[in-house]
Amino acid sequence: MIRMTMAVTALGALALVGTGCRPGGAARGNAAAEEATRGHPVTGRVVAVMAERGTLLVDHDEIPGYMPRMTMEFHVGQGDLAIAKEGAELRARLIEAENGIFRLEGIWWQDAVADSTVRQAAERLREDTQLRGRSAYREVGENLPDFALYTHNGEVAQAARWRGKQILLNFIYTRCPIATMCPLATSKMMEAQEKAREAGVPNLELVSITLDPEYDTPGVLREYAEARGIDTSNFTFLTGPESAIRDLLKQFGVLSELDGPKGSPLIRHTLTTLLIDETGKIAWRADGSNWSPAEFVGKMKR
Ligand SMILES: [Cu+2]
Repeated sequence: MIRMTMAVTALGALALVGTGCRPGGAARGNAAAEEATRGHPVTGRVVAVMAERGTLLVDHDEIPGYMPRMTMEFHVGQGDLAIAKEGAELRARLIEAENGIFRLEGIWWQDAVADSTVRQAAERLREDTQLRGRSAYREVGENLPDFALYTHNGEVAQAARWRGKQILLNFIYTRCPIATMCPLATSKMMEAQEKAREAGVPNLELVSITLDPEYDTPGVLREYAEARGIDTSNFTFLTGPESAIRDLLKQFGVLSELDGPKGSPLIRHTLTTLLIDETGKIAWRADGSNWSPAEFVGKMKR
């Protein structure tokens, strides 16, 4: 019931965003829908990271009908610039230059071992969700599902990495335009992080999984964390295959419109915050945006 209310609230707010402040709503909607898919798909390797120029020198493969293989300088986001390493392989979208330097967006770092770990975990999670069927939803007292996703540093993180830790976990997306939804959820996570530290909770890890894996690449998540001054020493943002996100949402009982228009920056969703204990069991959950960081910290072991 609470979750339904949240969905309706989000829907109302979205309608407002859609019809409110700017003219040409339909055209803007199309532009927004194209934003996550525009440009030319491209693969390549980083030749050099030119941090002071905010660019990467990339040896990119041929883009049939558009550009032969060549080494080019590309603007990238701050997060990708921070993650990029010489020799790293990537796939991205190449955006035409407006100022002489082209741009890479939607960068996914390619690594055969990491990618196969994530893919296999997503397949197991898919099977697990199907096997559980109608009881896919995990109640308080049940275990955290197994998963492997990419962190905001572009590394693989498996659920087992946090064994022996208490985890405060939620789902957000970086483009969420509703102040009382994801932006507030992230502030509360930061507040819980600080309060837990003050209270002497020794082993807390905070985890935010994206609701928007199409747009929220590791680099976008890293930029989100840095822009908010988030202490990422025990706060990790995760992204990965859409199927894995979808299965996690189902198992954690979060409603989200992943099936909405492709590339749309607006996702209708509910909010859920979970506390996982050091044995991997769901110890507590709060649905909606009215959860209290202090209450969660009160439930943590110290
Ligand atoms: Cu949101």
